[in-house]
Amino acid sequence: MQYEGIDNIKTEIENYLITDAETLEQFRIQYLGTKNVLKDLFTAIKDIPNENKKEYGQKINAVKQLAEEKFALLQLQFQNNKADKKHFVDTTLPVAIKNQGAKHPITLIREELVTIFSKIGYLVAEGPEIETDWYNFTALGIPEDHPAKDMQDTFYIQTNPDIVLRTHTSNVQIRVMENQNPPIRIIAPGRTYRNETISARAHCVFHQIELLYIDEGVSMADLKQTLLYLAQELFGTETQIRLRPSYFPFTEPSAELDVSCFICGGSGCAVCKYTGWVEIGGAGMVDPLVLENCKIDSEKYTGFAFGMGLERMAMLKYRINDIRLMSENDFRFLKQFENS
Ligand code: FA5
Repeated sequence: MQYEGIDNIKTEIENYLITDAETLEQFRIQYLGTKNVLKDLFTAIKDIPNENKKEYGQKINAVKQLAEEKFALLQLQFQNNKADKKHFVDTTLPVAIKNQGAKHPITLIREELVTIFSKIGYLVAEGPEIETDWYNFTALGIPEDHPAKDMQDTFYIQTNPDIVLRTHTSNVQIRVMENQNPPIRIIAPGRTYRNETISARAHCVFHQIELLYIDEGVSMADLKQTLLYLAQELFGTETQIRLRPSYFPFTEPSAELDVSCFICGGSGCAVCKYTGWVEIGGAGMVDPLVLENCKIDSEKYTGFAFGMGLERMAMLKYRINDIRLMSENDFRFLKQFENS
């Protein structure tokens, strides 16, 4: 009860509008004068149980100090502003926050994924968006003229065909493996670029997140368990996963990761196109040739990698039907994520 009284007086003091000498004097009398409103609260200390006395006393003292500070500051400002009383500005008033910003859905998804993986020991890694052919392609088992290059339409820098805008975050795998000895456990979120026609589902600028785990004895079972952990953390403990055989030049074997549809629970709906499953990324065991390209002994170490698109994930999670909304900065769209 008394605690509420203190909080109310604190809010009153913070919001007390002082515009001239008269209101400043009223403020002084009310909160610092001989019969000020805090006195009753000080008197009430005797009724407070012993174990709470200290906390209670500290609270009232803090409020008293707030009143003293506000008074001293305004007195000073008021003296300085005497010549211009009409334009006196009370700088102690709390700011009314209007149109406060909200986190972008891509940021929300990225933060969620980083939290999920930091709980099991993954560290965040980064790599450049302007990359050499070696890190984006060759070291990942995609040499010059390899048909796999057609899988990802690439933006090249006109004056130097060796430099590309990275087409995926897999370049970070190479940069980390070149510089770190196993065990390696990283998560690498970042922006990626592809020379693709923009549509409701595809963009030429989008985000991916890469996962890499290299150690002795890492197996496909570890990959599957990690992906199950990811799916259940993201969409709930009922979620199931399945791995479909696929092809990536840098993993062998490779797989696409599907999760049981978190909208219909697997019975079939428009989001999963009535299949009960939704695809969320690509994965596989790191190809031994990629390890050797990074001077990691492929006889001793094995590992897995996983990559997924953040826009597609945000579209699924927040039921966004057009990827373009995420880069248009329309305030009406962004506002919807204020409480996410
Ligand atoms: C890759 O980029 C691989 N590097 C992923 C990988 C990593 C596989 C590690 C194995 C091991 P893919 O081209 O399928 O794979 O792209 C991965 C995801 O990026 C897609 O599932 C999709 O979510 C997203 N993506 C790809 N192209 C676009 C695009 N144009 N617009 C938006 N998202 C896209």
